[in-house]
Amino acid sequence: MPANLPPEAQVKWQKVMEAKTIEEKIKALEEFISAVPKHKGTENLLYWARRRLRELREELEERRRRRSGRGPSFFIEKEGAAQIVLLGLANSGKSMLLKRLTNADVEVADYPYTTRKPVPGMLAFEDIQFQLIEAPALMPGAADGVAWGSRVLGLARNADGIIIVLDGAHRPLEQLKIILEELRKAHIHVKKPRGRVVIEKGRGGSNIRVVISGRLIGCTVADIVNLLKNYRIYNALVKIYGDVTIDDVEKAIFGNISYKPTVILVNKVDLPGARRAYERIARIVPKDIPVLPVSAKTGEGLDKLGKILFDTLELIRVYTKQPNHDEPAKKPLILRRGATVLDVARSIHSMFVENFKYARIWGPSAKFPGERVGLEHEVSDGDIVEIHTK
Ligand SMILES: Nc1nc2c(ncn2[C@@H]2O[C@H](COP(=O)(O)OP(=O)(O)OP(=O)(O)O)[C@@H](O)[C@H]2O)c(=O)[nH]1
Ligand SMILES: [Mg+2]
Repeated sequence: MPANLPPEAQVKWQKVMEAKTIEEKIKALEEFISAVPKHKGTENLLYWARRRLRELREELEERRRRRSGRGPSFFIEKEGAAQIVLLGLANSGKSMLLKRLTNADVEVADYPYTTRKPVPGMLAFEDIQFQLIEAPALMPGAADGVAWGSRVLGLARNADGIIIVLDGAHRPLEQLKIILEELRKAHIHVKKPRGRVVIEKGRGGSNIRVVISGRLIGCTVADIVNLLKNYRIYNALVKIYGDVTIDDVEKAIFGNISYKPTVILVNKVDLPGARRAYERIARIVPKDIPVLPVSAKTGEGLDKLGKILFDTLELIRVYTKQPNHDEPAKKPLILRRGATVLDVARSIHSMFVENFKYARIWGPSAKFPGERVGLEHEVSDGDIVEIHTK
């Protein structure tokens, strides 16, 4: 149920949206929370606001740590097509996997908690690369702040996807339960939501425009417009994919629905019993989470990982081409499935959006080579896009 905020809270919300620095955001959010009346209708809102506040405080703490040089920083700059965190209990083989899959120089050892700070490495897949990060081991209680637990979960929250690493020879199902429980407590979702909402502020052409590629459940476009106005958003493009409720739209306003596409690796399948354990786990886990039997020791199963990550993260590659050039750019733009020519134009430079005339498309999404399309045209993996400006 959307909250009908009193004017005082609406003004405070305006401040939250205008806040620039983390400190300002924290202060504005604290004031907003205390201005919101506590009742059934504001439950969701308060829940999301408090969660956002907690995340911001963690982020601030992390920054301070980085500046002061107190202990290792867990923050790693994103590189490549996507950042994916390897999560697992101690000794599950995260380091050995990272070493096998990437160029990373990391210590592998048969005692627990060998890796004490995040270690990155790049995994090549066709013409792109994924950044894999080994996180220090998770442990029960991580989400409640045991050891470095909340920082490891923060790393996962900041990433684009998760690889859960299980030691297949050592009760992997129990490991999986522990990891899923910690993720659940940290409000990180590994199961794909039924729908997705994208809110692009300032892109509604001085209105609220709702574009529906999926369907609205139990609400109308007018409800969405009202909700946004409640939050003082008057100009936005709202995109609806899949099945979406008004609650989903409200969560999207806060921009912090942390669904992380997830892949499970049952490692050490070269050891006795691990394959049987893999089969059991693969039967239980929901279909949208791929489960792979692998061995970091022999390399078995690892050649499939790049493609599986690409598909699970729902990425697409688009190659831009300048008018009058024969060849498109070698390096693709990385976008998400459902992206349009507008997203392509925006990833190059906002100038291409402002001065957009039309685009020409070659490849899977084109009806014929060189088809002329507008900003709303949905692109596909492998498309070549040429943008013409005024
Ligand atoms: N047989 C076998 N042993 C493996 C495999 N992967 C890792 N190991 C062994 O498992 C132990 C732990 O491996 P690491 O890669 O250090 O594990 P980790 O998950 O990084 O451990 P921490 O950093 O301490 O959390 C080492 O003795 C590895 O040799 C595998 O696929 N098969
Ligand atoms: Mg390690």
